[in-house]
Amino acid sequence: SPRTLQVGQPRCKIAFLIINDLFPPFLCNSCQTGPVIDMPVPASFNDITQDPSLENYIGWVWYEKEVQLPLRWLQDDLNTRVVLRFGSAHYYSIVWVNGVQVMEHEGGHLPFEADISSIIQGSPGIPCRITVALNNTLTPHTLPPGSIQYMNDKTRYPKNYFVQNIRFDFFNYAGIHRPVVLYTTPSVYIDDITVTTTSSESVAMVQYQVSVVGSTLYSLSLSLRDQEGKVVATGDGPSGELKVLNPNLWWPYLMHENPGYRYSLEVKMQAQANGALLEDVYTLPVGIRTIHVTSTQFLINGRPFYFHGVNKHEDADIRGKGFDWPLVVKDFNLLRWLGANSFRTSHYPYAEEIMDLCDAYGIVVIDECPGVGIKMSESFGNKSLQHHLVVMEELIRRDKNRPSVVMWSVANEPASELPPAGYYFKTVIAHTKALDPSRPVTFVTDANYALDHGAPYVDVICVNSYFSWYHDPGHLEVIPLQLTTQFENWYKTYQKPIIQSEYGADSVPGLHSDPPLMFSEEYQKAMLREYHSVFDKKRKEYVIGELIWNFADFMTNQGTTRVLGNKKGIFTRQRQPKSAAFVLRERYWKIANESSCLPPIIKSHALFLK
Ligand code: BDP
Repeated sequence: SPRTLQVGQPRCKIAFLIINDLFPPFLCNSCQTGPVIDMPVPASFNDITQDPSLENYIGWVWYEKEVQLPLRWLQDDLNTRVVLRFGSAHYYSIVWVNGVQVMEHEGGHLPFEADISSIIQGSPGIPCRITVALNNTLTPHTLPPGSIQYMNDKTRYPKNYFVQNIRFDFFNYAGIHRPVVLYTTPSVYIDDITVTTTSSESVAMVQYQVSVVGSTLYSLSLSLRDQEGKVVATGDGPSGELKVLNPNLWWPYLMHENPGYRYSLEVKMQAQANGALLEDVYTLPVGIRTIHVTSTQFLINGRPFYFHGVNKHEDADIRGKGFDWPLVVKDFNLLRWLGANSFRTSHYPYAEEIMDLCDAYGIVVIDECPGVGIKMSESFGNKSLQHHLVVMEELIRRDKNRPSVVMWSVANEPASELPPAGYYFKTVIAHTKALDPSRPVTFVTDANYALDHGAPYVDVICVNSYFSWYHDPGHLEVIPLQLTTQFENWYKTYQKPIIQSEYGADSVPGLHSDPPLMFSEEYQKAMLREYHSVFDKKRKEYVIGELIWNFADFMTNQGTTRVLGNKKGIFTRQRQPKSAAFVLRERYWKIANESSCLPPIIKSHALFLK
């Protein structure tokens, strides 16, 4: 948009330095910088160079870039507010503008921003110098948690040698991962909008709340347009309700011939300030849909929804976790080719641009926070808990208006069998529901059903299992019994619907074996078929979804069970299908075809059927 200046696309300079004393942060006067190199933004820094020390680097890195701002941003200084915004940076960030610290942010995967008007407007003509210090060190209290282990045995390790231990299974990429932009607003501006929707067949209500910052003397007018541009409802004031007759509902992909229908809510603010009339206009896409969870079903717009989808990662060659449009669009084309109607943002919030496409295409999302690998007992203490609550606030503020987001996941595979997990998850889930009463909340468990202290608080049971892989490796024949028992135990304990939130097997593309042996493409396919036969029985009862682990192969820490990363993808890391992708594709389209309104859908998606 014209009020946004993209600063993240060209190259930034990155300087990295090694400091062994990791905390307190920022010892810039007392340490020497390392080499200064060009670094693309957005990107992870790890895989960009040939330098192994940067690939596995832990500690502070520095980015710096100068940009020239448009003169009119600097001249109209009383009424123009200039904001510097980061889509995300891993993990702990401090940002300076022209040498003045403007913000600090803890945690990756979520945006942060600061008003930098007073700094740059004081000195027009001087370029705006943006300096960022990033630290990717994880502690027991960060999300995800981690710990630094010093190796003190001088006969085995060099002086000050340390490693970062993590309890999650993806490479801990770091850097400025998402776009960095400068944008302006008037000094009185729309700070936030919250929209929720309810509907019956013939009439829908859109409840809104608008917060304005900078003055209490303002007026607000709202109009809701349909996709033809016709105004269907109007309103005014900071809160209220818009009534839409015969609404076009937001439907998931493959549930309707026109999935992802969004109205456009235009919010216009006018205020008098400093002798001028200020106007701020914000346009928000609004999908009208409802969600209900019963003891056996997940209902979208009153109709049973079955999650047939995937788990993903933000991960690719060279760029690591850096945002990349071609990759994102390719992934959505593959998802729709597959007939997937949903994914979980395992194991952290994905880029806003990805979420925009989910809204537009009708891909349903279980939106997961970075609560992955919460295993140490210290990570269930008050310090961690308070941070987890803040992260949920940031995530909900970012994604609350997205129709594609149908459930929050507050964690993946925590040590929920530990007694403090009870209070911890009770608190995180209650906080999440208080922030957003409109969506169900879950976390993903691999704990024993009888010992899980967090499960009593979730709305939907999400369970991961790897029968015939991590348990009874090579024994596909145990799957039917073990999976049936798993479902029955969880259901009899909680009478809540269940999603198989992960299941999978590694396969090395091109490795074949019949009878199927582990790591061959045939084994991955055979494992799928065993799981699917149980899903087909249980989805008639209370199983409401299946999400394969994983959409694509992805990079992990090195280890004896990982061959250049995790190979449980049904696509390779370069997004080429393995044999399992075709098995899943046949299944997902078959499940979609069983739902009532399919003939027109098939035609409208002929592109993906060939
Ligand atoms: C699950 C984790 C996931 C791993 C997967 C695996 O939730 O992050 O990548 O196992 O081992 O337990 O492949």
